[in-house]
Amino acid sequence: MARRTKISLVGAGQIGGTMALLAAQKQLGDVVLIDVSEGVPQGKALDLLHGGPIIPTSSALSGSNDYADLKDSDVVIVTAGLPRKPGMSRDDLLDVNFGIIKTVGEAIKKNAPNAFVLVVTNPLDAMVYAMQKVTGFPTHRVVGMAGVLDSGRFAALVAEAIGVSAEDVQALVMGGHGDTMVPLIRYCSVGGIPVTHFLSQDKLDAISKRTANAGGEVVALLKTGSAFYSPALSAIHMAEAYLKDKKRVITAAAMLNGEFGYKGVYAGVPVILGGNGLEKVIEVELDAGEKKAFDASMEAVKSLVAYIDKKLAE
Ligand code: TXD
Repeated sequence: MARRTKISLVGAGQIGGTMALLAAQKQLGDVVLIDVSEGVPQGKALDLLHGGPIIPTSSALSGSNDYADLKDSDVVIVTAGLPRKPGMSRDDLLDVNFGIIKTVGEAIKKNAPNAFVLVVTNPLDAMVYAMQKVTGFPTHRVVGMAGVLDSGRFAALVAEAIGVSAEDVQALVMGGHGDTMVPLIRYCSVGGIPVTHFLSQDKLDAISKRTANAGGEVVALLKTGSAFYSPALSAIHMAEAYLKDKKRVITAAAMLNGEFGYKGVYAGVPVILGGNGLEKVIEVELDAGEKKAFDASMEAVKSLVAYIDKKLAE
């Protein structure tokens, strides 16, 4: 008897609600929205259930305020936490969101010990590291969502600048999910053609800068929260790669074990994502400038990780 897939979304806010719709539209499995806010997961699940016949979908949708409803989840996507407000950095969320991730991680460990866990909560590199330490799950089953979003943002800005379809631009943004992220221009292709055929170095440098600040640009416009459509699309893209064993080549926050000269920290790197979770880190060749930028980004990540280690030891 085939078993239905279960996807739990811990955090039923802007991103969580959007992911629930996307998962139902793609029929990735049954969706459980879990949140501490009473009524919100239940209300969003009921609203989506009403849309079921119209999508159409066979996904069952439910909402809960009880972590026990994580039971036997195949995938858990965590957005629980506070988003940024204008003027806040991702690091400003560190303390409060660490506390939330610790609580959620303990609940996942207890109720869904075999789940593939995707962390979205910021500051991402620190939160996915904390999640892996709190759950104690093998590192291939605890992955952070940021690189798909950052690479997508870079590719979207390149497509707009050239005037071509966003479908035909592929990009690779490595490093921490912060201001020091590293868009690798050399690896950006437009329909298989190097992006430098279309855009000058100055234009590409400007796009790199705008990519690193893209989250802040949306926060400043929205004023009441951060980006949620493209983050939700990115997380569901990763969940689908896992659930369908698609072996997608994407950028994700992965625990490094010597790759690029780092061990024991999470960072955004090219990976193969399939049915066994994070199946491989692809150690692409970096030139001197790229390595310098990556190392600078890793300095920022390492300082966040050191903070988490201190908190975990308390
Ligand atoms: O690329 C990326 N990784 C980033 C991540 C892209 C965009 C947003 N990024 C971060 O995701 C953002 O800075 C936040 O830390 C998370 C979630 O963003 P979202 O926009 O969805 O925030 P909301 O709408 O405030 O939703 C968060 C929900 C909210 O409903 C809270 O009640 C809930 O999290 N919450 C909890 N749920 C379960 N358990 C606990 N403990 C809990 N605490 C808060």
